[in-house]
Amino acid sequence: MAEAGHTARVFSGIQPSGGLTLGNYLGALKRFVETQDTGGMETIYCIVDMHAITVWQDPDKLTRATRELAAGFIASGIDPRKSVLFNQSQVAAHAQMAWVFNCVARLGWMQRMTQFKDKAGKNSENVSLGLFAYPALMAADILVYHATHVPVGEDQKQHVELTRDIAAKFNNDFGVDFFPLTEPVIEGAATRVMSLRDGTKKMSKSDPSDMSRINLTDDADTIAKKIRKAKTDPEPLPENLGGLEGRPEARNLVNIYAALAETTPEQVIAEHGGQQFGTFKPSLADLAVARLEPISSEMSRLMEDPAEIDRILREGAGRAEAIAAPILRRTYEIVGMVGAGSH
Ligand code: AQP
Repeated sequence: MAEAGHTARVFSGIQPSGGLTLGNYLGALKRFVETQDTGGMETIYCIVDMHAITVWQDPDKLTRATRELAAGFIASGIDPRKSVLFNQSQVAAHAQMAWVFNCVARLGWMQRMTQFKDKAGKNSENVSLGLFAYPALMAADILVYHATHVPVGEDQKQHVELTRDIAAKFNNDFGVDFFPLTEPVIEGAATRVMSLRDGTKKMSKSDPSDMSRINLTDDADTIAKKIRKAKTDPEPLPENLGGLEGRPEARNLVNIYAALAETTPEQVIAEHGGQQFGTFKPSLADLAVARLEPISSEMSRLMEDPAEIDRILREGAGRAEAIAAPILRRTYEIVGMVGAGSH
């Protein structure tokens, strides 16, 4: 069948639900750039504004955060000529495919999603229907491009697995081999960057404490202060990796160092094992500033010309639309919708 044998294609997205954090950078953006430059695959990167509105977003802030995220992508090394870069709401096929997947996904599957449980907390009667349906929209984002690989942080693994379940159920229900079973790509030393205030909690842009995260827009002094004040235990760094067991804050700082230095946690321990945090933290701060400062100043420069950012996103949306349209049309045809195809 012509539908089998999918060519390798990468899709991933980030929500414009606030400023970018070091977690987004190391877990996602930095790896998006590596995939673009070395993967030999078509790369599609999306600012998922429709996901962002599953929780309340002030409209002016959403507009700004979308442009700032686009600037963050470009400043980190995403080249809009090499990768397709756009914001989700400009390509209607995402929402159209999501409706089909809302009708494929089972309520029980969605109820098992840990991110929904975490975000809804005790308030689950009062959150938006969109927050519950979020993973079906994410499956649509991926599958409307027949993406085969999705680079993500550890926290998104369950959603990519759900995407595979939706693809498999669709293929099975309709007796086709149409949607690929997408692979999550979770690699590197920092697949889960933790909060600087609590080594058991993910670093997140929506954490109420700004001291818990490093923002890509933080200046050098702020980065150094946040690392200096990061929670740690009183012991020095261990002499081997096993010594990080049960020390989540120490492990987090070692992982961050390794990811920023493009080395391994083993290597960081080989070089810094036995050091007190009073010595290690300033080295980490210098490294973080050296890596992040060029990105943050390029972001500020790009933000001076929002019209150019909008033009880049519009052009990217046109290219995305051209890939998605035939896949959506064929999906409608498989489902039996009149007007979609030849019957
Ligand atoms: N702490 C993290 N460590 C590693 N990767 C991370 N990612 C997010 N936080 C970390 C990865 O960044 C990509 C985009 O995430 P997102 O913004 O779409 O949603 P999120 O995972 O919900 O990120 P936040 O920062 O926690 O946002 P809020 O606070 O709005 O919910 C994904 O690939 C994610 O894995």
